[in-house]
Amino acid sequence: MLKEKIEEIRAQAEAAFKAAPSAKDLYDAKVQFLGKQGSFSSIMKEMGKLSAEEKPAFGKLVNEVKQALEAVYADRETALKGQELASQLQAEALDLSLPSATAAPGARHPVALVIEEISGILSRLGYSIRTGPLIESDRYNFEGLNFPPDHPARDMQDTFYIDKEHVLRTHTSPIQIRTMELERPPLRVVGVGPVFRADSDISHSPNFHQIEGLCVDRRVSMADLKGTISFFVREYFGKDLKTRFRPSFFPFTEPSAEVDCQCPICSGKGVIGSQDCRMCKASGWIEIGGSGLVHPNVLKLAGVQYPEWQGFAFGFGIERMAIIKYGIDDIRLFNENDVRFLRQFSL
Ligand code: 2NM
Repeated sequence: MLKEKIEEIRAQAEAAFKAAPSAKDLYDAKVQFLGKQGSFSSIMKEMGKLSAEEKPAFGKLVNEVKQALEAVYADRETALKGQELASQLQAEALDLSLPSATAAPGARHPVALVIEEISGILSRLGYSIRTGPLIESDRYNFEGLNFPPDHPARDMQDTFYIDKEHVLRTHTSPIQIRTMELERPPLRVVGVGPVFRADSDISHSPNFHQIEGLCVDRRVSMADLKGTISFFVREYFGKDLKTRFRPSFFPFTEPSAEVDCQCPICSGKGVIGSQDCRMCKASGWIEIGGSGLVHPNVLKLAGVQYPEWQGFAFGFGIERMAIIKYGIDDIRLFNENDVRFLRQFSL
């Protein structure tokens, strides 16, 4: 009678253990059947009813059944733990706690940075920043700028021709001519962008960038020009560098001047420690651009009333301004897109 009851509990416990869907359920089943208040303990209490002869055999049976159930329990526990680990690994196959692969950041090109910086300085002096077409007519690129018909810059050797009347602009001055044609003075405009010249050697690229300023007002003089450029040089290089003019010639300005400033690399000293400065070839001065008072022919051709209105203008090469400021020694670096080069100028 008691023996049958034990077999019944054994069957129930075995079924419950084998069917337990989780470690928690398995544990609850163990408590239910094998725990202190469990089915087995209740049976043991009934052992008292048995005779002295029956007791040893019954005790042996109880121990065997308990051991067998412990074994079923252990098997099931191992199987469930394995399953749980497998599903945990499956769920965590995508580990969101891992650090992300770092995206390599790019960097602004020094030409873009210099354009932004120079435009910023001239904006603060009241200049508005303009662009224009890269393909220009002879009228805007040469004729309107007082270039005589036989000027060497008009030669096929120096200028990229699209057809008889059109060229890739050789400077940004056509932007200024277009502005004077369309707008009434007083004017303060900056033309900026790529320009093209049939010129290619170790220090010249066929395409480079320029930035030019034009001021048209009732009375302008070389003093206004010098004041503007002196201010600009100190702002751009962030140093108290002197500026000087050397007489020069351009078809579109009269008088014309080359603009030099004290070398920002050696601060005008010509030497760095005991070494000659390589940027300014130990002279302490470096050429940064050209300038002048706008030629009366240029103003008149663009419809500006001279001498009521007068103008001064100046221009810089962007790559050259980057080379001088940052001490770059090879123009090929500008077009190599080597991020190690590019990363040196920003961030
Ligand atoms: C330079 C040097 C001197 C210049 C002149 C003009 C214009 F259109 F008003 F005539 N724009 N830019 C100029 C004058 C540019 O760059 C070396």
